[in-house]
Amino acid sequence: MAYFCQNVLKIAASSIAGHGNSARFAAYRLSSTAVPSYQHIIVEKQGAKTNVGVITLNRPKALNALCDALMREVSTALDELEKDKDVGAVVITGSEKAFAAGADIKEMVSNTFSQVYGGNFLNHWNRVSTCKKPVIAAVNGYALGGGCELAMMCDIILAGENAKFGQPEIAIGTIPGAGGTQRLIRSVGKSKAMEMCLTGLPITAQEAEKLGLVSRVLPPKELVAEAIKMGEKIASHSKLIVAMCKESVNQAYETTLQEGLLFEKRTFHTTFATADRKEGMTAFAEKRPPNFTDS
Ligand code: DAK
Repeated sequence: MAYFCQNVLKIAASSIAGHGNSARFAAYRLSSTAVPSYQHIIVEKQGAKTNVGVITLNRPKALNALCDALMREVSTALDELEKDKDVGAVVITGSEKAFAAGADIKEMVSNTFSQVYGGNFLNHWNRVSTCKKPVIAAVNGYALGGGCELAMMCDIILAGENAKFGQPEIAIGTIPGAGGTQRLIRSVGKSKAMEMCLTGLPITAQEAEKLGLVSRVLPPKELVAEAIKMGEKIASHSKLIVAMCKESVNQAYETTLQEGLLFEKRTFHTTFATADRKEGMTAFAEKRPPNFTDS
């Protein structure tokens, strides 16, 4: 909470400019004196219980191209939201025109092999996929190259009807470098992943939904509000059990079926060591809502 408490917070209970969210979402926007302060992103806590962290990528003139400084800010924001005991889920979004048009090409143009290899170029991008709390990508407009990869690092992708997902790196003489060739194949299959990576051509939100890359397609203006609503639903459960569930689902990426099933079973057993499992089942039997304590 320190990063919110130390600062003067603007509490806007009415609609949030630019997001199209309904009045019931209170926005806690970091003031300009916030520590840490952000130049390329906006960080808010939203939802009726202000328990959903929202990171808005905010480099509109560059279609949210993911420069190094922006991705470092995303990492810092995730560190803070992960530490915040109130926050039960995080939404990452951009503008209606662009979620993100990729890594910043102008920043990369002069790099040499020894700089990128020797300097672990863009290594910190991985932070999104290591977040313990569920992360929802709310994608309107372009999600290209690193933008598509950033969305795929999230746990759930919701897309606006205008979204376009693509890996166009081949057209600028390189290949995806943050999971495009690996994560894409796992959600859309080899043939479509090859087609996207080798032609560089994007797919629409509707195709992405059909292929299983995104879980739902929504009108662009409703997208962020719906993502926050989903975040609120997730945040209403035990944060401890949610983290265990997320970890178990993610195991499916890493292991054989037998190993994954064993991991799931052991994690299920582990829930019986928590107060929240006891509370959840007791509340069901007593026909009352559960009061989770995240313990
Ligand atoms: N980088 C820098 N600037 C960009 C940009 C980008 N990726 N995308 C757009 N912009 C800038 C444009 O240069 C332009 O700036 P000004 O000329 O006004 O100064 C402004 O945004 C508006 O763009 P356009 O004028 O081009 O707008 P249009 O509507 O005509 O076209 C577009 C929109 C998205 C189709 C087009 O901008 C475009 O093709 N953009 C590039 C898309 C792309 O190739 N993306 C892939 C980049 S490579 C790694 C991690 C990540 C990566 C690699 C490694 N590691 C962890 C190792 C990722 C690599 C990439 O993403």
